[in-house]
Formats: sequence, C-alpha cells, structure tokens
Amino acid sequence: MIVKKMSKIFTLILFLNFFLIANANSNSHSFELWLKNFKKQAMESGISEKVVNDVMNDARFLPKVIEYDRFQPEFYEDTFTYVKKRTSRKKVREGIKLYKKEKKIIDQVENYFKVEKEILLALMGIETNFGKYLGKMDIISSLATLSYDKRRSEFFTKELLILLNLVDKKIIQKDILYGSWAGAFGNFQFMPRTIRNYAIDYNGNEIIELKKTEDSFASAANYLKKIGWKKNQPCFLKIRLNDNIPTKYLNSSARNIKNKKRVKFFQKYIYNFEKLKIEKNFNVAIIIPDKDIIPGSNNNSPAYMIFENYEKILNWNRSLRFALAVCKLKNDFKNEI
Ligand SMILES: [Ca+2]
Repeated sequence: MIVKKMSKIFTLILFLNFFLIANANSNSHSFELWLKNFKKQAMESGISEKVVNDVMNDARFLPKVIEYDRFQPEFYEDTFTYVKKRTSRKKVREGIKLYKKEKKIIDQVENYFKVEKEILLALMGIETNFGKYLGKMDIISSLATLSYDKRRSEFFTKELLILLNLVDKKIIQKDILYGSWAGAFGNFQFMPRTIRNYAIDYNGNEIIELKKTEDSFASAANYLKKIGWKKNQPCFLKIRLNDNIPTKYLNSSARNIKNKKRVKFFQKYIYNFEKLKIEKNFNVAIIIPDKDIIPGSNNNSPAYMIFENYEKILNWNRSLRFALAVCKLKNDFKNEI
C-alpha cells in the first residue's frame, strides 16, 4: 500500500518536472508580459515609478517556487511525526540558549505586550529554528512567480503590492528581502500583509528590522496581542475520546472550527475526564488532525481539546498541526525557563 502510494507520488513528481521544463520557455515570455502589466497596475495603485522599476526590474520567474507550491511534504506527515520533528529536545535547548542571550529585551517585550516569552520563542523556533532558516529566496521573485501563476494569483498579487508599498514608504529596505519560497520574511516569517498590519519599529531607528531580535520579538508580540492572544490561558489538551462521541463534534479542518461548547458538555465523551483537572466553563472544541491527511487513520485518535488561544495561532498559520507544534513547544519552554 505504502509502496503503491510512494510510486504514485514519484510519478507525480516526474510529471511535474516534465511539465515545468516543457513550460519554461513559454513561461519566460508570458512572465515578461505579466511583469509589464503588473508594473502598470502597481503605479496606478499609487506606488512611485522609481520604486516599481527599482524593485521589479530584477524580478524573475522561479520554476522551483511552483514546484514547492505543488508538493509540500509536510502535508503528508501524520500529527505525531509532524509535532515530534518540530519540538525536539535540541530545539528546546536552543530556545533556552537564545533566551539567556537576549533575556533583557525578551523580558521587556513580554512585560510590555503581556504575551509570554515562551509562546514567542516557540513561534520563532517553529518558523525559522531561531533565525537559522530565514530562507534565501529572493522574495520579490517568489511573490512575482506566485502572482503570475494561476493557482493563487489574486492573493499573491495583493501581497506583492503591499510589499512595494512598504518599500515605497521606506518602512522596509528592498536589499534585505530574502526569505521563504512563499514570500515570508524574517525571524517570524511575516508575509507582507502581516508586516503592514502588525510589524513595529520597537527600537525607534525608523526602519522595521524583522531579522533582528528587538523589532522581530516586539512585532510578533504585537501581532499576537492584537489578534487576541490571552496570557496564561491554555492552548490545547491531549484527550482520549470515547467511541460514543457523535462525529459532528469532531473538527478535522483548520478553516472553520465548529461546534464549540463548554468543557462540561464534552465531559461524557472523554475517557478519564476527572484526571484532566480542567476548569469546566472554558469554551472549547475537539480536533482530530490526522483524519483528512492520513488515509485509513483511526478517526478518533489522536484527539485534542482546543481553547481560544489555539485559534489565535491558527490565525497566524491556518494548520491544525502547526498550532499543536507551537503550543507543545511553548509548554516545553514553560517547564524549563
Ligand atoms: Ca527598528
């Protein structure tokens, strides 16, 4: 079964490579046409001609970006593997090391924004392994490629326009725009829209430096605060479900968390509920993240009770397992810092 699935994936990759090579020539021609139209659109939206030309003249079509977009390995990992890979002991040790080095500024940010240092460290650890994997892609070309590509053109065109606007206003410097293949930037992997809405110049030197501790931690804290993260509130709890739980109470998609109820409502569906020691008035939902990802998985396991803070991490990145990994790492730090 696994061999069969792997060979299918392999065939898909082969096909994709062939498709990409076959399309490379026609792409470069129509990409130039797209670029011309995009520059016009950017100027019409009010961005100065100089910045549009400065920034966009080096934009290239990057076939690798399309390849990454179509085949993202993490979509195929089960929850256990996904979380374990991203929350290793090594990662906890590295986070503590960073905290000790930058204690003064991180404590200051925690107190000012009322957002725990542990959740900030966890997000940075998951996003970039504490600044070690910031990405080396030319973000302008990544965003241009994804804007030109049909799949999510509208979304990425808006992101690219926002980024040009930030450069035009001298909030972000063009020369440092290297990051992930999907256009995310800095220690916490902010997309342009997130930079515009939540990033701040914390040290007051008039530019936002998201690859540096001061501005990046303050911006991440500001973001969490603004979307409603609540300090010292729980994020998730691993549970064992009884077989009698109706499937309508089980969420497997991060898009829309449904059927939120008080903890006490779910009591009868949870094995050994008394041992959980949880306040019964919290508003919670139940998730089973493997269901839509792993064919033939046991529908009721693994299962988690999720709280309001968990949903804030979904705002940050709409993936059930991403939010679990972040909150698990946060708890690991909590026990050790
Ligand atoms: Ca700054």
